[in-house]
Amino acid sequence: MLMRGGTSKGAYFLAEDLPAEPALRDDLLLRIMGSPDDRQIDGLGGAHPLTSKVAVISPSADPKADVDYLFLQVAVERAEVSDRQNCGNILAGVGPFAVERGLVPAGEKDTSVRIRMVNSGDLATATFPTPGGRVDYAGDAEISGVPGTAAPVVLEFPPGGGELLPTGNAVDVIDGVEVTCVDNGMPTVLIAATSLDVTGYEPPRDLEEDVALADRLRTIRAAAGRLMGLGDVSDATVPKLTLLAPPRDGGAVTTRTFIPVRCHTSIGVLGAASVAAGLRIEGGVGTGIAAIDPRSDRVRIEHPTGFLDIESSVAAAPEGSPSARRTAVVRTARKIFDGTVFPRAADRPSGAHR
Ligand code: NQM
Repeated sequence: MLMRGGTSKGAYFLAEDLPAEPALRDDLLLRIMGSPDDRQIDGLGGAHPLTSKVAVISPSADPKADVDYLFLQVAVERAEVSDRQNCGNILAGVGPFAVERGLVPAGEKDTSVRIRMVNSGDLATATFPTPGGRVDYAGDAEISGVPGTAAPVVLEFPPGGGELLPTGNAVDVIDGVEVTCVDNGMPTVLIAATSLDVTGYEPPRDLEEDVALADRLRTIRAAAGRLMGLGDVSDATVPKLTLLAPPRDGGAVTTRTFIPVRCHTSIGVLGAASVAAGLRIEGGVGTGIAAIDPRSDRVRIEHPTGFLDIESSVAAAPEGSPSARRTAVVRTARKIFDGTVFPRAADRPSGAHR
């Protein structure tokens, strides 16, 4: 099933329909999505990391979950499939898909699906309308980066098990630049845009074309990855890098997020959860940039195509190491196509028909 999940698009599969062996599965997914090719002309992929995604769903053996969701990022220009990150946008389609495929019975009005995110081991609950026992994709919820309106999918994340501050510090200095490394579902490095000589309000394309900026970001990401315990991240899609600037449209902060080379046209859901939690870290790089209301859990994160509202609260532990409490967000999702996909055949020796 091809679905839009939030501001991403991907192919959703039942695990039983794919090879169990990861190498065989990944080879098949590359041929389904049309990678490696910068246009993904021969497959389902949309020639951007945000539209080259896969969700693999199966019933869960975990009593706390109904289904397991494995997220796979299919690279566009390289023959690579990665399970090293989660995706909160594609997550928005997982509950509806589980109901469509009969893995979870639909309620008469709404359905809540408890999802184990296999990539991180974290849990999420998705609640969406199912009037008369069928998923209804139409509704009045609007999310920036998607035209029109659709039914709301409410995603709630209980506190995760990992460290909110993976380096143990509110601020680290890398390559002479102050950063806050935070992980509230997505390893993310927060950086003041001005410390990299940009404003943070540039269009994503201008930032992607800035060669000097790309060099600095690569250096910072490599060092941050090691500090965050992620090892060598040169071929990984995490950590993400988010440039921060003061809000311009009544939100808490303006962001430009690198995922990690292309600049996001909006912001990832778990990326936003990490930014929102990171802005609440006392002494973090967001202090003095972000306008955070300490009386409200809601943080409005401005991004290149609008804003994302996220409910996020952070508790200061007695020993001073902060931890995330509740995180919740509204997304929408839509079934685009359900049918049979024909993967590109494996290559044969070329030449005879040139
Ligand atoms: O952060 C893009 C997206 C994402 C990931 C990325 C996401 C998330 O917008 O939860 O959703 O950061 O690679 O789909």
